[in-house]
Order: sequence, then C-alpha cells, then structure tokens
Amino acid sequence: MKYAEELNATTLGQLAEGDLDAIWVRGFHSPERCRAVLPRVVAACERSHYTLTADFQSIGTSIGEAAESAAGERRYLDTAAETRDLIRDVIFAGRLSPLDELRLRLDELWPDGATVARHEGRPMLPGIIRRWPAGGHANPHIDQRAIPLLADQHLQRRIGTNVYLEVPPGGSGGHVDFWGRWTDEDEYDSRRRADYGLDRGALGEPHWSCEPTQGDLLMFDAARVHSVRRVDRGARATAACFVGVRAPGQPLVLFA
Ligand SMILES: O=C(O)CCC(=O)C(=O)O
Repeated sequence: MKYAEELNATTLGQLAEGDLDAIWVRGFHSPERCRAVLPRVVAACERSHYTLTADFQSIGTSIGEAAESAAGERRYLDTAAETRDLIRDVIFAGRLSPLDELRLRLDELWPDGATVARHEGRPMLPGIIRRWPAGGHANPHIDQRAIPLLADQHLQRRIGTNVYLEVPPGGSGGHVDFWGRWTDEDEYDSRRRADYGLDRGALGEPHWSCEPTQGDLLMFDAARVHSVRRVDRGARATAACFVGVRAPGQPLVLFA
C-alpha cells in the first residue's frame, strides 16, 4: 500500500488515478474540537437504529442501507436533509465540521471542484457519523460503485473518507486493516456474507494496518478490501463520507 501524509492537488490526483492507495493526514481536525462534540455524538448514536448490523452504530440512513432495497433508497433520500442538519446544527453546533471543511478544500484542490452528489435533483447525504462501542468492529468489505443510486454518477473510483473523532487507547483495536483491490463487483457479491462483507478468516494477514489518532483524516480507495478491527477498550467514532471520482472534467461528488 502506498500512502501520502499530505492532502494537496498532487496527492488527491494520485489517489483519484489509483497511483496512491491512501492519504493519511494526522491532526486534520484538532483533538480539542473532536472532544467537544463527543457527548452529542454519543447521544445521537445511542438513539440511532442502524439496520445493517449491530457491529457498530450509524446515525440517519446511510448509502449502504439505501443499496439494500427500494424502500431503503426512498428512506435515504427522504431523510438526507434532516440527517445533514442534525450533524451540522446539533452535533457540530455551528462550528465547521471536518467533512464540511474537507468539502471546501476538495472544491479548491480539484480542477473541476467538489459538490454534494445529487440523485434526480435531490441532494444525497454529504456525511454521516458512526460509532463503535467496545466490542464493535466492521467485517472486511469493499464499497461498491455498481449500486442503483450511484448509477447516474458513472463513478471511476469511490474513495472512503473518515475523520476520527474518537479512537480507542493505543493498541486496543479500531485499526483499519487493508487487503488487495477487488475490481469484479459481481464476484464480490457472490462471496458476500449474509449480513455484510467478507469473512476475515478467509483473507489472511492484512497488507497494511492504519491506527489513526484523534483528529486524523484517512482517505482510501474503497475498492481495496478494508475492515475495522475489533475495539477492545474505549470507543471509536468517525465523521465519514465517500468521495466519488467521475470522468475527467467533472467535479468530485460527496455522499454518505
Ligand atoms: O471507520 C473506518 O476507519 C473505516 C470505515 C469503513 O469501513 C468505510 O469507510 O467503508
């Protein structure tokens, strides 16, 4: 895995082209500002009802849930604005959230700007908050491009994007583990577990493991199999979205 430690026009272009696997920026958001929002993150996550798994919590309805059924897709579009406003107005309470800040930076760095993805004229969700209490994890998976809601975006690459608002104490899990790139999404579907993702036991040792610290930003090619290692102690919370790369001459699109 090749990664850069700075987000700039060059590294963003390399990640979009597949010449880099990840960009890991330490201290993208200050730990103090992360800590300030945690009580509201915990409260919102405790109230959430994520439908895909009990392995972690996720507020609102995510693109992963939208991909599961037509009803999920409708719920996603119907709730996107209220989830966006909850994150902006209640959780970040008037201060710029790290993902809103990232969107500004991407808009400035990418030749054709960056914007929130739209589906049939309706804005998609620009970001989400997830939380892993102790014991939480996420199975190895890729984040697919071939889902109905993304069809009209014609994505060339889907970049997983996470800012770490809370991390477990060092060495207590929560690492992001990476394996190889999976390009055939139909074959991936045929190997999927009944709930989501792949069996970790079938993959062998990860090729790279990232143990982020509070406030870090990690962007990576979501076609690489990745997982969240079990949180042994403490908790882990992220502000997360995807950055979609389209054909040359098109803006980047953000969705969650
Ligand atoms: O929380 C993370 O570090 C990775 C989450 C994840 O699996 C993803 O963004 O697809």
